[in-house]
Amino acid sequence: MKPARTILALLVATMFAVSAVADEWWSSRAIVTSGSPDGESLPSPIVDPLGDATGVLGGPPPFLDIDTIDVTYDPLGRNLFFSMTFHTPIAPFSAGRPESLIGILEFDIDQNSATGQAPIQNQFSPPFASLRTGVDVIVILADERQALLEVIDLNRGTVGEVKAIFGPMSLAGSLPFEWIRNDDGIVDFTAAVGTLVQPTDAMDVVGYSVPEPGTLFLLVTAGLAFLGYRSR
Ligand SMILES: [Ca+2]
Ligand SMILES: [Ca+2]
Repeated sequence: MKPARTILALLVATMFAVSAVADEWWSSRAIVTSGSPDGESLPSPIVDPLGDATGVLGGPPPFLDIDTIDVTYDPLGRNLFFSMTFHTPIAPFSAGRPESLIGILEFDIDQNSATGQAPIQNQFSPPFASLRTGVDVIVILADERQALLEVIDLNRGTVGEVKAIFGPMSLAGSLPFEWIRNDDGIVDFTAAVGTLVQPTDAMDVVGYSVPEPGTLFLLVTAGLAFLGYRSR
């Protein structure tokens, strides 16, 4: 990992996990330990409420507010796609603006809460929901440069960089299955976002990826063609 990247990773980790302010905030509130047991998750896309964003550490706006998170997979091309939309403007972290995004998109690639780590958002629950899932691979939603988002396997370290596409209120990207331990693309996912000041919003539920429509069309077409061939 490059030094600057290490600093960024530490910055994110500090903001979300080990800041003294967060510890103080955390210890002052009851810890919610209940969550969704394995198997209780919703298919992508996940729609998050409007207006549920908040300044978790008491800092000022902007409060980045998640609208939707969509994770799909292409079993033929062996890619995992993600896209996020927001109710509020965002900017790349590298733009250095108040609405610059910092966050984490977390994947439980074996859909097993017994492997990996608890979601980052659980450290800020409440106000976020405490989710039961075992995170194995994360995408750091903060670009150090050129919209490149670091992908980290919690067992292996950095595995690659996603070239993200930023819009005024959205971002999207994709990563090869090789970066998620040659998984089948079926993953559980959660996300938490915020600014340099504080976390502001997170998913209320665990989502799971579904095949992307184009692939679904190809698979159905191929299936029908095969059935047509067999019926001759
Ligand atoms: Ca929201
Ligand atoms: Ca897991």
